[in-house]
Amino acid sequence: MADSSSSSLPGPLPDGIVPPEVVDRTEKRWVMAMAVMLVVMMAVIIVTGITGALHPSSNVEIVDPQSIHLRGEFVESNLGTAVETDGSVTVRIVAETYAFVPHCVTVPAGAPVKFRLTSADVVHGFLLPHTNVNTMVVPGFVAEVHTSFAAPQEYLMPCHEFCGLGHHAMWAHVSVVPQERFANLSPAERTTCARH
Ligand SMILES: [Cu+2]
Repeated sequence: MADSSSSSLPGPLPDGIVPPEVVDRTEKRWVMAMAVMLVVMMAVIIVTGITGALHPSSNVEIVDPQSIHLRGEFVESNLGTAVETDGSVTVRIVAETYAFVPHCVTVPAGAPVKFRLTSADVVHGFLLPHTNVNTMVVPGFVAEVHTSFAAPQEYLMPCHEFCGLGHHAMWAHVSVVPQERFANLSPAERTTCARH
């Protein structure tokens, strides 16, 4: 006991008690480490904010959630899969408690696909497992996600933001089919779950 008191870094005392000076020194180091982490995180937020790199998970585009069913690109007749002149595909979906409209869309494999979503009421989420598609769908904003699918596949699409009592039942499908099959589908068939 007497000979260890002169050491600069004594270990735990024989009864397991850590000397107070060691506790003080360790706590100060942790406080410094926390302070450095905070400064770094704040710097990242400030720099990305100033340079415009900090934004919601989609592009920032505003819509009026109270009139999306009356006018604009999210009227019912314009929802679903649309083929663009450059061969890419745009899918427009409205999320609302407790459904995605339309609840099934068909897209071609191997082509650029752009999902554009908005919410008619509360915050919902849009996720295609094992892809880069994962975004919040916030009322008042358009969420846009770009992707492409390498091979035909069926995706179950869960709402992953809790939106109310029926949230657990809020599912939809994205059906990825071969290019040739997609080309033979009518516009209506690309926007339903009808077997084709
Ligand atoms: Cu939900």
